Amino acid sequence: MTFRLVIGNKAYSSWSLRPWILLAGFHIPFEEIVIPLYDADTKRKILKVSPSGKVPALIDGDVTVWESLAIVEYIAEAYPKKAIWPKDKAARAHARALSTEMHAGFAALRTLCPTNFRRAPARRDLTPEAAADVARIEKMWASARKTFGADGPFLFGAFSAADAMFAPVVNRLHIYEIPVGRATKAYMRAMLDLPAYRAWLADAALEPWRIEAFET
Ligand SMILES: N[C@@H](CCC(=O)N[C@@H](CS)C(=O)NCC(=O)O)C(=O)O
Repeated sequence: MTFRLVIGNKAYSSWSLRPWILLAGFHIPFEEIVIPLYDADTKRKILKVSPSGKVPALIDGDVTVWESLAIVEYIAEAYPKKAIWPKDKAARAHARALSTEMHAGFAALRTLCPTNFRRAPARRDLTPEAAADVARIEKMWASARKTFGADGPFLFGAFSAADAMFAPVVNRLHIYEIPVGRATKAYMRAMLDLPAYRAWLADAALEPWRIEAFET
């Protein structure tokens, strides 16, 4: 049975991008269901499919999984032959640690630089807290690339779940023109050129919905 992935607007929903780009990046067939966010009946619609009242949610027959990281794990278990997490045990542990840190953290950067996949790049100055987030992100990316990334341009060489978790962060650094080092720029380039990433942006550009609060 084909997965069904319930997501929010592609223009604004960073959490939705994570499982979406994982499925698209690994060429796993799925049907997407978009629920426009922050409309009067958004909550009611989401609650029909996701008990947390948030997107994304993955539906696989009788199974519903919510929370982006849990969805990523479910996809990895459903496709054990694909290297959704790196095959090497140490690399896999490192990838999971990075992904969990992303899932739980970087609130200052997320608040200062809201997701908007249609935003034309323009510089935003960082608060000290957001600058600390960026410094940590650059450090964790550099460490993964140096230790495990020799076989390709992504964090663990080939595109993996860890990259899916950081795809919206790459977008933030890009559209808010955050100053970063050469190694970070090279990793960002790999993501910005990924066909699945570009497909998401193209879809976002065509969406009819506009939420003023996210159009700063
Ligand atoms: N921790 C959740 C976060 C999900 C989340 O915050 N989703 C937002 C969209 S990006 C949402 O559903 N917002 C709608 C709402 O809160 O009413 C995850 O990892 O999936």
